[in-house]
Amino acid sequence: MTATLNKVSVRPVAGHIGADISGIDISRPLDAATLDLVKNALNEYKVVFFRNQELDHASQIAFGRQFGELTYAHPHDDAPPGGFPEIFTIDPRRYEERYGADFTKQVRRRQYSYFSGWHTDVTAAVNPPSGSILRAETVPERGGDTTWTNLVAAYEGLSAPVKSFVDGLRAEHRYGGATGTGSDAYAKRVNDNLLVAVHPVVRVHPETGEKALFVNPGFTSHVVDVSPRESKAVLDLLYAEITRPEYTVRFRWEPGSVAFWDNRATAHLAPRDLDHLDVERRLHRVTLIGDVPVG
Ligand code: AKG
Repeated sequence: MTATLNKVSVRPVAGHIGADISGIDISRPLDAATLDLVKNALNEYKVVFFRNQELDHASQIAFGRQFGELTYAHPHDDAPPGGFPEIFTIDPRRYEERYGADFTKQVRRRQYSYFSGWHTDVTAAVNPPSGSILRAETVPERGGDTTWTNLVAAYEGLSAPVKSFVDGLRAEHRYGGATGTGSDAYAKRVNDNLLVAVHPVVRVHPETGEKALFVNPGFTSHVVDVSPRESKAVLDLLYAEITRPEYTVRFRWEPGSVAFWDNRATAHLAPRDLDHLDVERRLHRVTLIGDVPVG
């Protein structure tokens, strides 16, 4: 049976970003109207949330494929064993075996890697993902929320002179050169898969035509064709803008929660409040292949 439109509701949850979608069982194929509703909600609210879903790896992959082709797990991480190469599992504990206890501790402390602060997924790729779908399997009793910010609202909030200044800029995004990760094996993996790309600082969204500030502290190394001093000043300004609290939404996970974000119009922040607690938190992501960003 497919999910039908008449029971579905979309409820915005914050001033600039985020909506809850209820009344859909996303473990089943969506009919055309429901698929359009989810796509339109994503274009409007940039991240949408589903609750109480009963997904496994196969049905999460099938849900994702209705929106486009999926990437393999992650450029710097394999899928967990089990034959689902598209699944990227977020759980610091699973690094222990491969990279050692020190590395796991560092991941926990968010000192390094995918979890280290505000980022848009894998923007160091020539064609960064267009979207990501993250499902919670195990979450701690307290803490562990994720926050997203609206990069379109951040661009629109700039004054006209600053908009026209940043409109023509381009920035390099880089993923690699890992040192001090607590694991030589991990450093090698990252360096062997170095990703570097130059993208417009202001990206035009291919579906909405909106402009978004497409820079993030996770991957953007510098603004090109300007001095290092100028690059730092520009990025400091833009990072302060994209992380303004008014552009954000914070999501409390429960087992069965799913967040689906538009990676062309958002950045997100993994939780920072669990670093000192030995709690279990396990989520699974599938990631949609994206286009080359256009300014
Ligand atoms: C990502 O999937 O890119 C994340 O940053 C994970 C967010 C989280 O762990 O809440």
